[in-house]
Amino acid sequence: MRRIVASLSAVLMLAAVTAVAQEKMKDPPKSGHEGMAKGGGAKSDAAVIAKATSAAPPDIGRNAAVMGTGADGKMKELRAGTNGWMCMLDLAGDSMCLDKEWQAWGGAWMNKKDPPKPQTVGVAYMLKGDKGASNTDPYATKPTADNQWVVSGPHIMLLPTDVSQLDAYPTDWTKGGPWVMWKGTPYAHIMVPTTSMAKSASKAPAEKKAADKK
Ligand SMILES: [Cu+2]
Repeated sequence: MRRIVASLSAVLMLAAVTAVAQEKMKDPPKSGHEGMAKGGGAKSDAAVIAKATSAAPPDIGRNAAVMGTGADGKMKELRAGTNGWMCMLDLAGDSMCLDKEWQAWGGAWMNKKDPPKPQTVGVAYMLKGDKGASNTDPYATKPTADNQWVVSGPHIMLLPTDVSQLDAYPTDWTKGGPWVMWKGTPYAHIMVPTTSMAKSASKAPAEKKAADKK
């Protein structure tokens, strides 16, 4: 997600990210992935920082800004960063670390607006995995009969600079390789598992089910 681009210095940019994130979080929609940091709301700032930054490799996490939720429910910066990355917990308490392109994407997603076209390929880390998301509905908060709920293990997420770049990948997450989540929506992105999906994936996509049945 979980967000905003600028050509300023990293520090100024992060300040802007924080300001925009705070502005945008005043009226967050009621959905799972984007409701930042509620899952960490009961924790101390230090605990949230430790958990959120664990989503990325240590060299990135240690210098990343960390966003959390203040007592008033609004987003606030728990720790300033120096490397352009921002880490946070989503509503489910899952950890993620986002580059600038993903920060912009997340701001749009939270507000159900079209994200800006990425200037470079966006990279986000979720090396602790997640508690699950629909592969088709960006705003689903729980499994339904047909929303292709998938629980992912550790993964990296990529934002293409052009949607046509998604065409090289399947939407089927059960094969163990990269796949496209939320294809056909403005929030489509590439999920890249970094460990086996065998145990973490739920049912195969509906169109695959009949063929795979044995
Ligand atoms: Cu993810």
